[in-house]
Amino acid sequence: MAASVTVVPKTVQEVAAAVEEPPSRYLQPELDRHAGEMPEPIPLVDLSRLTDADEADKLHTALNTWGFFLATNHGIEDSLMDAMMSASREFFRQPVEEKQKCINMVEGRPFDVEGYVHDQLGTQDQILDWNQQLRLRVEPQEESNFAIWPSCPESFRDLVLRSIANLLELDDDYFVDQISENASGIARFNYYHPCSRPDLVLGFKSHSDGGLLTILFVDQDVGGLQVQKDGKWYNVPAKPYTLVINLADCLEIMNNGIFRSPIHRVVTNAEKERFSLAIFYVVDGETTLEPAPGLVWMRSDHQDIGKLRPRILLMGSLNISVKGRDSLRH
Ligand SMILES: O=C(O)CCC(=O)C(=O)O
Repeated sequence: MAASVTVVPKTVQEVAAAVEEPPSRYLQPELDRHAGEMPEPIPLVDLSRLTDADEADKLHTALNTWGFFLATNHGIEDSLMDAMMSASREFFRQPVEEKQKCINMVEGRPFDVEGYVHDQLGTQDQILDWNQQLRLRVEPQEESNFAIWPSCPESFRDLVLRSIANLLELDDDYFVDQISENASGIARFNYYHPCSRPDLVLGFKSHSDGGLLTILFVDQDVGGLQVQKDGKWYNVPAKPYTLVINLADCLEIMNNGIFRSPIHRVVTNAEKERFSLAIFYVVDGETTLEPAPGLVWMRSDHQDIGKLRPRILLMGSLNISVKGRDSLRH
């Protein structure tokens, strides 16, 4: 008699349809999903007035305290934000077979940064996240396969980098000049299926982002994003049509850790699906980044946090298979 073959479901969508309880590969040992409310609201920064002292102060406070801020007046029309989220809904609600047509893997291995991603297999014992992703390269525009990606506001990254340089008393263009032409932007549409065991399973395990800056459109109806500070988790509030912008690891190295790249995670929800869109501005993986010289002295401990291998950080940020930025430093 032929041995019976067990078909292992691959996507979260298939797993959720096939079994009531998530399989062990999704279970986080000793997960404490509890998070407190923030002691004070995260500053809401008006991006159209970043050169004004009061907005710059708010940016400073936000980066100092949390490593991220909420941005308003960012120049992206509400209708465009709605359209991007509804395109995402449409994509993820398709049958798995349709989405598989854009899969970025051959024989279980990713072959491209772009595509539909439902599995983050790194090592055999890696705990999986309860999400599916669609990644698209959006910058440089000539390499983007996404014809309708909004070109406005085109200098988002540079506007924020210049303001941060300013706060650190560096030349306005210091960070912008450090980034080679091979820097790029990757959009990641995230989809979190409802999960029957939110007490045991994470939508995105705790991580920091590997690039320079991340711009996040979070779901306005379903919370779940949490940020860590001094070992405690806090819920990040969602404000309609407001962006969450966070510093990422490469910029943390370049600013010598004065502003940190925040550790964050996403918890799952038993009843509701959740959508988000993250745009990662990343540097060329082959450059070596190091702290701006003046910033070694700006830290009270005069510590130099060292050089960075962005290639490793960027792989980590896309595959979420690394323990965190501290393990990657020289
Ligand atoms: O879904 C979210 O709110 C956050 C997603 C995230 O952290 C990421 O894509 O790196």
